[in-house]
Amino acid sequence: MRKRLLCALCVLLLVMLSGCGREKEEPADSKLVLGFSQIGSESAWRIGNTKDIEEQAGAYGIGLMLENANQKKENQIAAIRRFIAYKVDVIAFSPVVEDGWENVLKEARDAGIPVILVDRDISTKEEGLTTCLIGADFYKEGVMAAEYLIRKVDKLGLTRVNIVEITGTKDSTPMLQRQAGFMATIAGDERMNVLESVDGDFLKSRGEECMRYFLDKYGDTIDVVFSHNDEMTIGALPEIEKAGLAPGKDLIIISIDGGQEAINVLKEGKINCVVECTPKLGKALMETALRLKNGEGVETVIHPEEQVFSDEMDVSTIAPRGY
Ligand code: GYE
Repeated sequence: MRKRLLCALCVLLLVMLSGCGREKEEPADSKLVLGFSQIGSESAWRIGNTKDIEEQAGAYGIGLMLENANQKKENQIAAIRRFIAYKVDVIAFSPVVEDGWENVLKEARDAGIPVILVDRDISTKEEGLTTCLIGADFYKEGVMAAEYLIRKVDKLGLTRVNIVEITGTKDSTPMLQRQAGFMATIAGDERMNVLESVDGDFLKSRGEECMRYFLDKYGDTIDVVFSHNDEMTIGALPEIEKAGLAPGKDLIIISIDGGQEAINVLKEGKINCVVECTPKLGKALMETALRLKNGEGVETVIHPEEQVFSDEMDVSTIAPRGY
């Protein structure tokens, strides 16, 4: 009888121990907590990016603390400080501009929290304050936009074209790099004449204002509009039409992002070329965050593959974009 009782106790103990073992492998608090400071909601790209990050966090079982900074650097710095105070496992953020992050990133480093840059880059004196950049190769996007323009100008046999540029947020990585890639590619081509570049802040309303300004100043001498994102392009188009000009025909229109709205306008023939910039960075972000939590090494730069949509192709075959 005592033997049987002892046996039953042993079995009970084993069951309890194996239960404990499982608990040890997957304690309730093992869920990775990621603090992410998003720039704002200025474009379809940004909204698609936020949605993708939320969905991927859910798919990977990662606890996401998401804060929207409404385009303000101060709000992003405050959000990063809250993530540090909360002791999240990993911090990620999309810096609105490149400068001004050194202090807060040192605070994250002192707290032992790794930081991932999403979408945009930073410029700091001290190296190594962040672990990884997951975002598009904006320089290449500028190059692809200019290469399209060169092919188009060849095809139309034009000897000189006047270009206006509506740029993204001043001192942001996509603004700096898209401009640099575009300008470097047309440099030396004597047909290309840049009239002026104006800051459109990636906003539709600013795209409209910039285009009005350009049309008032240069009238119908403008041949090309190079706009750093779809929102500004979509804002600019009605202004061109109001001036009695046909976008896509009288003016060559080049945009970047490749959201559904711009692709629809490309299909209507009012935009000539859209360089893709994918907002779907969530999967790479979650995988990188998990690697960091596990103490594994990560790639320092992750660029997604991107393509060009233009009137050189059968635009009816473009699959739904999802943003
Ligand atoms: O092109 C624009 C957005 O940083 C790539 O920001 C991003 C840019 C994108 O607001 O639409």
